[in-house]
Amino acid sequence: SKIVLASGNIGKLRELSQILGPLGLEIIPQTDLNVPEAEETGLSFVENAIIKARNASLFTGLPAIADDSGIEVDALHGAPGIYSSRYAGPEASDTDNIQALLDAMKDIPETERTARFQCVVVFIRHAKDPTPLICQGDWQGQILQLPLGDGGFGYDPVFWVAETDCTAAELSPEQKHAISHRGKAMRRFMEEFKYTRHL
Ligand code: ITT
Repeated sequence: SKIVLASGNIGKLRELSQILGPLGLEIIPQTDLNVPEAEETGLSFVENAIIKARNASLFTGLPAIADDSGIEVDALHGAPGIYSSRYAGPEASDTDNIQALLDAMKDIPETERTARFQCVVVFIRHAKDPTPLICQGDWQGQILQLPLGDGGFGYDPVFWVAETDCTAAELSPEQKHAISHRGKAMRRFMEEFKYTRHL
């Protein structure tokens, strides 16, 4: 059965499709169905994920999966958080956002650069689904002073992972999925999805 993947972020779409592969569903990126981008007016990852899933489902008539995610920096009291994709402005590139983050943290010492990625995944069967399936995952790390590595997307080049002794951008996709916020949220999702009604 078909499910629309409610994201316009290429890095995210690639990771979500890889992780969802084993479920054997027909996953269609919303960009292939000309779904207009939803306005993310929520104040939480959960609200924004629901807004995006509902928008894609309303437009296509298909069940939808959305991912709302971001990075929380302790020294910045949780910023950029839900604003991670637009930290340097509405049309900001990943490079612009990384630069804005490094600028905001230029006086923060190494021991106080703790951060975590957050990911919320939402599945709805239709636009008026009263029981969305909602799963969450996080990933602890530290913000480096300079970018390292060219894998992944977003803030990966400045996200230092102690357990692997490298940045998220230096991990293979498989290594990243095994420990990332998105990997955790998606594994929880796939476990719950088995027991849920799909239509
Ligand atoms: P969609 O809403 O279309 O899915 P988006 O990029 O606007 O795309 P979000 O609002 O959820 O999505 O913003 C997520 C941002 O958080 C993303 O643009 C990255 O900057 C950052 N981010 C999320 N997951 C990440 C990851 O695994 N690695 C690096 N950065 C990540």
